[in-house]
Amino acid sequence: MKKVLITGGAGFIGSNFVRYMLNRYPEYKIVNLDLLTYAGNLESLKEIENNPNYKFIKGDIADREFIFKLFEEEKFDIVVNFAAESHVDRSVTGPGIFIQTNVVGTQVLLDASKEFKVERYHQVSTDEVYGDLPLDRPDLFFTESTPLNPSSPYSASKASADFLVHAYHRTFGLPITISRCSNNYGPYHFPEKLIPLMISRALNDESLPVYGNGENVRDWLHVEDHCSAIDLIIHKGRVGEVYNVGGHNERTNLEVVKTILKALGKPESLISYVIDRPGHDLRYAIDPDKLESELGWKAKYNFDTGIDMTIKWYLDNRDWWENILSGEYKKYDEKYTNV
Ligand code: NAD
Ligand code: TDX
Repeated sequence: MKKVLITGGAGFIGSNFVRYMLNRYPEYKIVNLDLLTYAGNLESLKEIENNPNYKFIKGDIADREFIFKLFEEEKFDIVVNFAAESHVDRSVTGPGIFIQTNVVGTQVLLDASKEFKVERYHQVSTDEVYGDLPLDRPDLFFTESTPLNPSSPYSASKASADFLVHAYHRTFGLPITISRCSNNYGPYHFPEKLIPLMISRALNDESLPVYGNGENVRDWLHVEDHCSAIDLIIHKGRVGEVYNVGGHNERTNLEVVKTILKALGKPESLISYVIDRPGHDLRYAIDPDKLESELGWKAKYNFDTGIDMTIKWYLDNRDWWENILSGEYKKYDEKYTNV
């Protein structure tokens, strides 16, 4: 039996990870701590909210007093930190909250993990900490030893958090691991990010805003494959180590958008080229060799099957994303937290 704290468990990847862990480890206790910002949505966890091994707590990872009290009461064995401000575009218009949550929040969790001697602190990081790769060098990939060179306030805040996590290992001997994953997609992805935004807008016959010329490349991984990687790393990964997570599924943004339009039977005339994102990273591409060879991880889905499943999920779960677009989802959060 282990007690696992999952922060940010009402977000996209966190909610998938909560479900994954409850299914895979029926003897574990899972505590989901989430501030329920605009990105937090308890409707994503409706089907497991009454599971006796699951508990939701509303709170801020950067609230030191609250976090220390929580750690004292709950005595967590494992902490997995997903909680973050995660959208690059929002970090361009308002960087402050990214520093507060992603950097200060991580430091508070590290202090509490040290004080209450957790057996593993896992930081969910991102490939964006490495910066970007040129478009004309398909032979280049991010490895764990690629120097950190973040471009956006978002990725700079995630890189800062990674440095802190390393420092707490080196200085205080905190048993940490870090995973750096490429772009995720799948169920419960908030419709501000490329794939769910394009699916929801195409279904409503709205224009699809492609930044710049659409030639930027992202390396897509199904969220379930990210969950299985984190599971392996927290149970079998070597303390102090970083593991890159990715499945070699590089696509240009335009390819992704055209795939979605084709699957939905919508015309390419919906594509609208708009002004580029400032500092827009050109290409991300992960070398997952360490995770595969050391821990035996393998991605289950390739992009072609994963994107079809995902599009079907958005068609079958219109209520979920329409409630977000209308703002209705926040009423569900309020109802739940007031109980
Ligand atoms: P998300 O924005 O969907 O979810 C973030 C969650 O954190 C939300 O539920 C939000 O309410 C919560 N949160 C925000 N501030 C908080 C605070 N101060 N205290 C407690 N909870 C707070 O993000 P996501 O896409 O699920 O990403 C989760 C993590 O994975 C992030 O750390 C992100 O950097 C990392 N990551 C994401 C991707 C991706 O493609 N989405 C890829 C690699 C890594
Ligand atoms: O409307 C859009 N049009 C567009 O062309 C949006 C929202 C995005 N894009 C482009 C920008 C990127 O090249 O699509 C690509 C993907 O954009 P996002 O979905 O915003 O993801 P990205 O910036 O790549 O970051 C994501 O992956 C790494 C997550 O949001 C991060 O949290 C994660 O760390």
